[in-house]
Amino acid sequence: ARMTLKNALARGEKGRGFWLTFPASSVARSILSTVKGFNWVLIDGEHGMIGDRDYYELCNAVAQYGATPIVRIPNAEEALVKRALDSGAHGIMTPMCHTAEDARKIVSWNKYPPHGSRGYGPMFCGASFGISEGEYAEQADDALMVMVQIESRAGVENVEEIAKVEGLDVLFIGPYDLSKSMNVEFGGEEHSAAIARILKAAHDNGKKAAIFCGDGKTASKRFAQGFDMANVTTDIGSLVGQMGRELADSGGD
Ligand code: 3PY
Repeated sequence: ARMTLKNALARGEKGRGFWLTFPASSVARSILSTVKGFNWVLIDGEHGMIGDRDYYELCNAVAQYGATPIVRIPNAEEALVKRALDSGAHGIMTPMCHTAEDARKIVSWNKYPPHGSRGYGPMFCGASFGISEGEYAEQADDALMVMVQIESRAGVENVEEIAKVEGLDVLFIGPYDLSKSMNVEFGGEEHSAAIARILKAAHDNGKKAAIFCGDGKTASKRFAQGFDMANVTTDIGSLVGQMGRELADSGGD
């Protein structure tokens, strides 16, 4: 199966993506066909305006342009992982991973037996890879990416144990939730130290480290710091930001 992001990260290349929050494949297609160079897209079923009925169309649209579609599910539940994987997601991001036990469960939900507990029903999964149902079933456990978000005080305190969990590919930092959960200033000393600790734990254990970024300059700094993967913007953030700048340029306020 095609593994754009997984292969790129394995070669030491950076994962540059964007957050998709609109339930519209037209938006994903227009961005990916015009702005080349994104190798993944986060389809946000947690905070985006996206539900599980949208996953199939969005995953297939993203994959068609050679980017890896990752679905963020709303919560750490087995049924939600199953719905997203069965739509043809190439990876799942599960929010709020607090302990190694959480991480082991999440990995198990993402893998077929004997590696995990994923139920069998891959009728719609092969399409986004351009392969048959049977080929998908054989390749899925290796090809799919398992990502968990570290975004709580407990998650940071347990991160060295979480990072040891086999089958996990990426530790993905949610910096906003992290600052809220820790009750520390965003970008302040404790926040920065927690982020550095997660990055180190990931790399010490052969895992990739990723972080949410609101803009390209922030992403560039995170790549320089050693992060493997970051989104460089969100669709809604770019739209609102650019519209505000255009209004200002017109002389309005
Ligand atoms: C966070 O920063 O908390 C995120 O999960 C990004 O959406």
